[in-house]
Parts: sequence; structure tokens; C-alpha cells
Amino acid sequence: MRRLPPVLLEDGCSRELLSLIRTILAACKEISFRVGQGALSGVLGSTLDENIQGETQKKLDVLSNQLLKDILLETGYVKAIASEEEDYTVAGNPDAKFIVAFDPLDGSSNIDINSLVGTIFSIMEAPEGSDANDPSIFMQPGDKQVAAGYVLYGPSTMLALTVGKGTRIFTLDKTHGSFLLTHDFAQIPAKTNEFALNMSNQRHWQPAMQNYVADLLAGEDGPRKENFNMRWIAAMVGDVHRVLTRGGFFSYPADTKDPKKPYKLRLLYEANPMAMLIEQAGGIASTGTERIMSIQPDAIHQRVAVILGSKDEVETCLSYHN
Ligand code: AFP
Repeated sequence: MRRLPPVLLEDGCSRELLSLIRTILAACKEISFRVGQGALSGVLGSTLDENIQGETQKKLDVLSNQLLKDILLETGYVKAIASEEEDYTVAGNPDAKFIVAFDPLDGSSNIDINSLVGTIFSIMEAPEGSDANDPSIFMQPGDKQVAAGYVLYGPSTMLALTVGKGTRIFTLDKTHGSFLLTHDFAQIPAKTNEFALNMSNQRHWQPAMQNYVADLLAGEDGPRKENFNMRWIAAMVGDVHRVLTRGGFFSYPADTKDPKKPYKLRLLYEANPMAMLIEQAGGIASTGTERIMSIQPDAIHQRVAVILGSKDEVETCLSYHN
């Protein structure tokens, strides 16, 4: 089986970018080990702190963030980082070319129940001559990503990665510490009968989403004339992994539950990298009104509505929005 470095070089990835990706993966291998140790490493449970978004931080959120932050800043490959667990961007090497946005541990409510969690990352180039302390260097649309990926900590530790030449999936060989290519050029089937939504929010959605889902639920007795099945992992990384491997529809739409927070998922380190992986595998990623990777960000922790997955199903959903 082929190892990650030659595969990426074949995809036209520069040695500089490859080194940065391998640095991120070094931290992910350590996170994988700690997640695997669970209660034995004393990392389960919450801290007494909240992040800037008002969410309680789990011990593993904090640890994963620290591991990624330290290794990225120490190796000098990045000009700055933005993390879900950092209130502000953090400056790195002023002469470095790349900037990295990441969610160190997505799905953290799953930590204490031994269910799926993962790390999501997005890599862009910093504008030439820019200041490492200037957060506006991250205000670039997802189309500017040079690489995006996630590491899923499940029964096996898996990496989905794109450098803009398709989406490849690797599995961590824990004996040798290498990511081996196990699913070349993922292709999401255009048609699916599986959807993933947090149905408990149904009454808070906008009419377009309510109507679309009502028709899914009506199954073969409704206008769609076929039955649909539902899955919800509560970790985007797990739901997107299922979509990448066997197709599906995933959405965290706008809702009116908390008027101050109409969207849940973060653009820079959740929606954008997942959108790149999905599009590179033949799927679609939209907010309902626009393509996710075309959005011009205006804040580091900006949130957006997300509708992604199998082409035909996402297009059907979008037709309810038009
Ligand atoms: P956390 O990383 O804060 O646990 O959030 C996970 C997440 O942002 C995303 O990965 C899930 O799809 C979504 O939240 C789950 O949301 P619900 O808690 O509403 O099911």
C-alpha cells in the first residue's frame, strides 16, 4: 500500500506544503493515541472554561488544540493559525507562506461516550507581504484553500485529504505510524437515499428546509415516491466521512432556536475544508443560497448554514430554496 508522501507529490503538492501537512498529521497521531487511551489517560470530561463561542471546553479539546498549536508554531511552517479553541488568531513565523485554520476536535460531545471525533484543517497561503498578526489574512474564500482534510478518530484512524486533485482517503497504520492510501479518488454517488440532519431542530428551520424534509419523511407515499433513511453522528467529521465513502445528504441548516446564533457550523475550519473535500469527490456544498467556497469571510469564527453531499440530492434540496 502506498504511503502519503509519494501520493501527494504525485498530486503536484510542493515539498513545503507536504512538510506542513506531515506536521499537522504528527499532532493528529498524538491526538489519536490520547483519544484511544480514553479514561486511561485521564483526558475525559470538561474543563471549567468556555471558548469564545460560549461552548464548554472538554479536556481533550484543550489538549488537541495545544498539540496542534505547539507543533505548528514550533516547526515554523505557518505564518499564523486560527483555531476553534483560540479567541484570536495566533502569529507564527512572519516569513512562512501558509496559514492554517483548524477545529482541533470536532464532535467533542462524543468524547465521553467513546464515539466518533476528528480534527478538521484548512490550509491557505498568506497574502504576500502580509503581517502575521493581522487576522484579516484569513479573510479569503474557501476557493483559496491549497489543501483541506480531516483525521477521523474511529475504530481506525483515517485521513481524508485533498490538495485540489481529488479526495484521497488514508488509514493510519498504527504499527508503523504511517498513513497508507486505502481509498483512492473518492467519488460520491450522485444519488442517495440517506440523509443526516438533527431532526430535533425541525420546527425551528426555515420553510424551504421544512418542506424538503417533510417530503423525505413522506417516503414512497409522498411526492418523492421513495423511502429515505436517516443517520446523525453529532460530529460533522463522522457524517461527512460516511457521505464521502458511500454517498448521502448532510445539513446543518439555519434555525431560529437562538436568534443570536442562526447557524451552527463554522466557515473557516468546518464548512470550507469539508466543502473542498466534497466538491473534489464530485459532490456539492452550499448554504442553500450560495456555494460555500465562494463566501467572502468577514470573521474568524463566522458561522454558516451547510447543505452538502450527493449531487442529485443536494440539488433537489436547493430547488426547494429557489
Ligand atoms: P462540537 O465540536 O462543539 O461538539 O460540535 C460539533 C458540531 O459542530 C458538528 O460537528 C456536528 O455536526 C454538530 O455540531 C452537532 O450538533 P448537534 O449537537 O446540534 O447535534
